[in-house]
Amino acid sequence: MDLKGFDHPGRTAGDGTRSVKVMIAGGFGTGKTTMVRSVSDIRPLTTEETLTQASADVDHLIGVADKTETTVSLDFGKIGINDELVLYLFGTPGQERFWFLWNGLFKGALGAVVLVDTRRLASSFRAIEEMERQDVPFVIALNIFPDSKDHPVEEIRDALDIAPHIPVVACDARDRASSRDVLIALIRHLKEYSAGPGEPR
Ligand SMILES: Nc1nc2c(ncn2[C@@H]2O[C@H](COP(=O)(O)OP(=O)(O)O)[C@@H](O)[C@H]2O)c(=O)[nH]1
Ligand SMILES: [Mg+2]
Repeated sequence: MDLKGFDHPGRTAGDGTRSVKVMIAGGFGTGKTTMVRSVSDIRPLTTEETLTQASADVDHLIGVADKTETTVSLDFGKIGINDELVLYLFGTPGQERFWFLWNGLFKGALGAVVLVDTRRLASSFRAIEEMERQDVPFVIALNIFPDSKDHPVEEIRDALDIAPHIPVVACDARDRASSRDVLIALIRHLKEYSAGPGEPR
């Protein structure tokens, strides 16, 4: 696939390398930290803080039983896609209710991946809404867990009320190649979007 000539704004360095900020969003425990860690070329930065019992009460840990910590800071990673495009990945903080604390969290973001756990679709509703509200183009990545049911993609699209032009792809966030494919789907989507003003995003 030709990813060259990706003429979206972003930052261009002296050597012609373009840096693009990408958000990795999605509900609690959907695999954001896992994806940033698996795909990053550099050792990703993460600050994890152990969940307090008080927080556990409101985070509905049912369904994410083996998860003992949540990210309250940003995951940050970097991946070179080719010799002219570098993505800087910012995992959104684990709980959307904290997003307002992150002034400028979405500033300069050209696109986002919204991770979805198909066993808990509702956990990603707010992340999707937020991308629409922030007007950040996004793709949906269905992170497949061992006991995820094999739903047809179109069924999930309907359930999440995702417009037809928005890519919905399946992935394994633990797998570098799979996570990279999600980012490539996002770049293609951004490329299509940047093809003309007034296009749906
Ligand atoms: N089986 C499976 N487990 C995953 C996958 N992605 C994440 N996990 C596990 O699910 C839990 C939540 O992932 P995490 O990345 O911390 O979620 P976050 O809250 O979105 O950052 C962790 O225990 C991960 O090891 C996946 O693709 N497959
Ligand atoms: Mg996390």
